[in-house]
Amino acid sequence: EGVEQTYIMIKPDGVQRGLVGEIISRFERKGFKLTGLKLFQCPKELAEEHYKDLQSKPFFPKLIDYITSGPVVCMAWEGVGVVASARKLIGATNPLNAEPGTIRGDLAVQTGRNVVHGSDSPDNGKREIALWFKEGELCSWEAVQGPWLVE
Ligand code: DAT
Ligand code: MG
Repeated sequence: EGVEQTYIMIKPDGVQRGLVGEIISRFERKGFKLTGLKLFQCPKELAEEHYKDLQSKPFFPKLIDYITSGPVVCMAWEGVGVVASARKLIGATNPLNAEPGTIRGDLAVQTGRNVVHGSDSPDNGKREIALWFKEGELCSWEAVQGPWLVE
């Protein structure tokens, strides 16, 4: 497996419920590398672009209202197999179906308040990081733990 990038976002409910540290620490402890991080009030147009594949769904307007209802925490994470692994750490879309031990399984109860987003493919990881971060907001750095995580 190669090194990938994924876009992870703590949604407004996660921020309001004081879960920011808890959620960040799960990706950090797993061994992924944080390359971008900011608190951000998302404009409607950006939310619509981010979720454009869901435009025709009946829940789309509510989804946009939810994502823009307060600040989100935008993150870029890098690592070997990070895209699929982050989706596993996050758990199923409906928190009631998410396994215990996952973020949604442990911390949420409803699809419309599922506390966190994670990119679903390496291509979408790149697309979403480019959408949510400006040039200069991302850091490329060497983590000292590198050789202790990947041989
Ligand atoms: P995921 O966030 O697990 O990648 P998705 O990409 O299918 O799920 O949908 C994006 C978000 O849209 C999801 O986190 C919550 C909302 N959503 C999806 N399906 C929904 C539904 N049936 N009713 C209400 N909201 C839904
Ligand atoms: Mg998705």
